[in-house]
Amino acid sequence: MAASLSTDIILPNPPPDLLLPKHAEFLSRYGTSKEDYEYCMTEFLRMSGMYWGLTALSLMDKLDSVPPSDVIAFIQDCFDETTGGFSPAKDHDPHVLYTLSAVQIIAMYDEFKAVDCSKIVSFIQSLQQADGSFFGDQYGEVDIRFSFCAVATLSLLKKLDAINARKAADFILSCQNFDGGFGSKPGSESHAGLIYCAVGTLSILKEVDRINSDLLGWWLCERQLKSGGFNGRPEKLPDVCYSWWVLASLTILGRQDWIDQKALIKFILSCQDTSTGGFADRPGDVVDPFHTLFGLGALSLLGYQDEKLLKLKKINPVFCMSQDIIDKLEIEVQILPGGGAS
Ligand code: GRG
Repeated sequence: MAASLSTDIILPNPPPDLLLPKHAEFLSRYGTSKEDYEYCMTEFLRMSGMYWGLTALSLMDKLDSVPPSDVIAFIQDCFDETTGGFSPAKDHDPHVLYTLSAVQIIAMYDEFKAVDCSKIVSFIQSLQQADGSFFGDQYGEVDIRFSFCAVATLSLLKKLDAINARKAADFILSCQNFDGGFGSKPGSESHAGLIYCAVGTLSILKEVDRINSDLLGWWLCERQLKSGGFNGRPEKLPDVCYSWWVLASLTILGRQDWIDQKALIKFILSCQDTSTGGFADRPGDVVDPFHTLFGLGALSLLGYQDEKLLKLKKINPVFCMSQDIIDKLEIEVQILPGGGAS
């Protein structure tokens, strides 16, 4: 007899209200006791962890709950003067993933003078390959994620002219599959997280109109399950982070209304921990800053408000940062005009 596969979940009914004060408390407390098991075990991605937590706080206008001088001192500690890249934590290796997170934090605090930004530009420039792709670091792995990080970093630094932008876009397009999705490199399996990287890179480069958006839009819509949540690829369980990767991609493609938004909101609200604050991947699981940012980010994209004291600020679908920061930097991305299902 064939084994039965479980690829969806049943939600609690009704879902809780949006508990923004609890989420702000959860995030500002996170990492204050340095001996916590989870905190210690996530050192290898600390810089991105800081970006997730600080961005979520900034969406609730609570950035002031963390001392800015501590944040900037951490950023400076992780800057590698030799390569111009950032590491996730002191004494780790620099990588383009953490370089984007560091520059996003620098932009959030308007602290571009905190490090030598011309060195960051040289670091990114050194990672581009002849086919337009990017290495993540000196070890030579290629991934569409690294293209997004490289291009987004340069855009925040206003230095997109430092790379061959047309070739960067050509490489992204070479990763599109017959099903409309994108994989990590040419011929690799389509995945919602990698699609976000592809669509986001093309949006910054203003080349989104080079892709088959209808085909990709359908693949993305098919990620929505009966529970209302999205998975990242067929036959997988829903996870609140895909609310962001899928919805942000659909938003850039002008196809946000191709999904059942009410059902998605219900799923996201169900992933909150009503006693500790924070969001988990699925209802009842352990919460963390990663899922908290992407749960709140998706609610912000949907314009969801359910709260009198705190409100969610508008988020930029490409940079996953508060829109007011992107406006202040006068960065414009390409968002396709909305339209009905075709
Ligand atoms: C600024 C928001 C922002 C992002 C920076 C690093 C990055 C750019 C985006 C990451 C995109 C992402 C989530 C890629 C997923 C890669 C992947 C193949 C994951 C597969 O993980 P599994 O197998 O997950 O654990 P599923 O859900 O497929 O089972």
